[in-house]
Amino acid sequence: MHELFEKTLVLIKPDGLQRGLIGEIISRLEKRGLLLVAAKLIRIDKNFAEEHYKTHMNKPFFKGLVKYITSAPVMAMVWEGENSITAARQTAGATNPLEALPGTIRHDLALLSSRNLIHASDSSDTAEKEIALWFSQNEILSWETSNHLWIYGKN
Ligand code: 3AN
Repeated sequence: MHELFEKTLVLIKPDGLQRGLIGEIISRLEKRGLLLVAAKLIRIDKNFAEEHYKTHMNKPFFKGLVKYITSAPVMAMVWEGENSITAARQTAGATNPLEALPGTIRHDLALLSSRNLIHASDSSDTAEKEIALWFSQNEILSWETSNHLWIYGKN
C-alpha cells in the first residue's frame, strides 16, 4: 500500500523460538507501529546461512553463527514503515545485550551476543538484498491497518 515506506528483514532466531518468545518479539514491533507484510517459519540449511551472513565470513564467530542459525527453525519476517530499518534495529538493541538499552529486545530478553534473539537489516542496501534472499515477491503483501493515520499523521 505504501510503496515508499521502507521494508526491513527481521528474523527471530532459534533461541527466540526455543524460548517461546515469538509473540513477545512480534508484539514489540507491532506496538512500535511497524506493519508486518510477510512472515514464515523456516529451517535454513548451511549454504543459505552462509549466504545470509557472508559479510561475517572472516569473523571468528562465523562458524558458530551458522551453526546457531541452522540449529532450529527461525521466524522470518518483513516489516514495513517509515524508517523501519532504523526503528527495527533500535527496538532490537545493540548486538551485545549487555550494551543494549533498557526497553530493547536484546536488553530485556537476552545476555550474550551469541544468543541475541533477533536479526534486523542494517541498511537499505542490506535490507533489499536480505528480503530478496528470504522471500519471493508474491510472499510480501501490500496492505494497511485502519489506524494508519494514528501512527503516521503529521500535524
Ligand atoms: P547485528 O545483528 O546487531 O547487526 P552483527 O551484524 O555485527 O550484529 O553480527 C551478526 C550476528 O553475529 C549477531 N546478531 C550475533 O548473532 C553474531 N555475533 C556478533 N558478534 C558476536 C560475537 N562477538 N560473538 C558471537 N556472536 C556474535
